[in-house]
Amino acid sequence: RPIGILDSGVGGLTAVPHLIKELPNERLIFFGDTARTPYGSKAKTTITNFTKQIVDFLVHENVKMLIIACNTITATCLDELVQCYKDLPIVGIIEPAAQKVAASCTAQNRIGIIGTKVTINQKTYITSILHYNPNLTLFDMPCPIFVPLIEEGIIDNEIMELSVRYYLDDFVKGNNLDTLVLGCTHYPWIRKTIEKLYPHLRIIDPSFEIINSVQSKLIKHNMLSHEPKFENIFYASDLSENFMNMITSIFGEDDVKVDFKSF
Ligand code: DGN
Repeated sequence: RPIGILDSGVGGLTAVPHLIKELPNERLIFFGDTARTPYGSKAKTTITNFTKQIVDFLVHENVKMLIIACNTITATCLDELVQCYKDLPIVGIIEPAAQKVAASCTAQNRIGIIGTKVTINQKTYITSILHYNPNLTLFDMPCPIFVPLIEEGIIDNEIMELSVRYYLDDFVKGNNLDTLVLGCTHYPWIRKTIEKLYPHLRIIDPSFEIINSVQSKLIKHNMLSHEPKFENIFYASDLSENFMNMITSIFGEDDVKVDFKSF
């Protein structure tokens, strides 16, 4: 059976190459809600309702496990999803990254967390990191314009560079940050721009950190797949030009199965 992985748009795609590399026998069914993105400034009930529609669809597709490759959804309704879908192991994206920060930083570090308005307002990263390591110094900052630009394919140019400067110049320099957590799965798409502008930062990308949690949950539930897998499927609620371009930028000319599902 496949693993379901979802995001409000093209963000969660950034986690897919790591999953394919580290868990090559697992088949993935990805869902990006490109028709209704961004979720990052929407109300909790809206985000929860949209997410449940997607999870119901993935359950119908017979997924054995769910990866919430979206910080906004994780921060808003992970607990409710776990309550609601009791038989489905669910991995949220925030906790594994929080553990990584807590274990790899010290009180000398100055750590920034960026994400959508909803993620930052929920304070899930701060609460979770301090739970594991109360001595750390943390700063956070919502960057709501990044996701709409990334969904438009505006990634590697001067508009994005200006937007990054707009949010991060004061945040990084003013707080003397040395570490930055990309608390939105869209942000790895602009990682190069961030690295170019602030080369001294150590960047933590939560989509790397979920792999271990996924693997241990599969082992715990005796669900690891040992046979060669069937093809992965990439669903979107709007097969936008940008979604297709991003699939191509990940997989090149490889044959990838893309499909449309609306609600
Ligand atoms: N990729 C999502 C996240 O990690 O929070 C957010 C995208 C959005 O809908 N704003």
